Amino acid sequence: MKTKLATLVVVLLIGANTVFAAEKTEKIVVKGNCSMCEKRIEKVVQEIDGVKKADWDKTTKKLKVTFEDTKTDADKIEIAIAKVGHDTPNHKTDNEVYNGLPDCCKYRENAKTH
Ligand SMILES: [Cu+2]
Repeated sequence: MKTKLATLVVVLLIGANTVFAAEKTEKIVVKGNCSMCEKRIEKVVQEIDGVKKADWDKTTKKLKVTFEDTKTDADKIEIAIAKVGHDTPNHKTDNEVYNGLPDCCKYRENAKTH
């Protein structure tokens, strides 16, 4: 009997979570240059659990991302982007990762002249 009650509570909690899971859309400035950057950024963001849509614009340098806010958040998204080589307002890419980017993707001013 206790087990049944526990199961019921769990089912109710999961149900409530689904009902209240809000989709959130945020715009995050992500540094980058070209369509290769666009693919890299969108790919890594789309792989994050909870992300529904990701669209980075190479002209405005803005990433528009839609996600379930119970599963992920803007900070996690920024961390994932920084890991593949693109600076965000709160998370910067390690120099080592940055230096590994193709030349056309190097967006830092001082690094362009080498
Ligand atoms: Cu690029």
